[in-house]
Amino acid sequence: MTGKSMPRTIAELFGENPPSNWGKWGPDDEVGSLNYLTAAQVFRGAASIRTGEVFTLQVQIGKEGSPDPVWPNRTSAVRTPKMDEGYFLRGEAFEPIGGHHYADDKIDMFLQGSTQYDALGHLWYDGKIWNGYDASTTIGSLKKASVLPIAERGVVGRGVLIDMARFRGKKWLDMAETFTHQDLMAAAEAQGCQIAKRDILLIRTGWMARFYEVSVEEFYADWNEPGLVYSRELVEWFQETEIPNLVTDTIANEQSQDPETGIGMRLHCALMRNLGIAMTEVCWLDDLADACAGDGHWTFLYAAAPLKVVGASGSPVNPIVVR
Ligand code: UVW
Repeated sequence: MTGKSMPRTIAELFGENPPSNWGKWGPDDEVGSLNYLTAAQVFRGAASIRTGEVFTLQVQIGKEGSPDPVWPNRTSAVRTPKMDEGYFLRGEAFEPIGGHHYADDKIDMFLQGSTQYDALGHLWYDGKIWNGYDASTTIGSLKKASVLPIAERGVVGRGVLIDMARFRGKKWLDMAETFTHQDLMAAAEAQGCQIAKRDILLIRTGWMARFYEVSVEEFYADWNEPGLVYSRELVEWFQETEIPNLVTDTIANEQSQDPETGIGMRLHCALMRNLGIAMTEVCWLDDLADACAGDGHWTFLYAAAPLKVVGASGSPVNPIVVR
């Protein structure tokens, strides 16, 4: 950045009048760009079904031999069996009339500790969350733009998968490797498809496969995920293309921080906080990508609904694709 002083904050980076959708859907809106997913988009998604194959995009919680893929300051889920045959064998369970036995589980987890939807109020800067609500509305629980309105609404539309790892001829992208909206369009062209207005945008980097293949130490060393990188033009493209939902196989959907300035979460601020674009993270996209590459059909029906957790900053989800 020669001749220009380096920005120190998100606000300085974004400059005057950053692209914004605040107020577009009224002063009480809590689902943002998901408003673009009208009935017409549901029919468009359904019209893109070709084979009837069904894919589920959630990673396993408690996968054998692996921790859960989480953001560095989060921890894996802990599932505790609270009832099973052992309780009956040890005489610790009340014997129900008729002789049936049963199993019960309890789970202690970060709500954003697996494949998940971020609430629009999950992340902010300058004291305001999505739609201009005050950041103090997040204290104790999100009174505005929690994950609940997304869960109540559900997310259904046409999805398009862009396989950046395959496009770049790699098993997975490198640490901190970036790509732009121009790269997405070039990859789409190479795949023989288009990113159309109001498409739910899925991007594969191969990063989730890397999580399961390398050691935990290697995965988290020099942490900076690959992903989309901030530019004003990229944000304008997202706004003009009316992308309702960004879905990736990384833990936080974007290059984690700018190696030069250290500023992190630029696209959470620009796309989620300012444009109201829903973010879905930690998805397993490899099987879907193989199927799409197999027959050259990269669009499908995408459907998802996070859990209805009142006031929550996010929630686990198992999105479904029908292609
Ligand atoms: C952070 O909040 C850091 O990430 P995520 O969007 O994955 O929850």
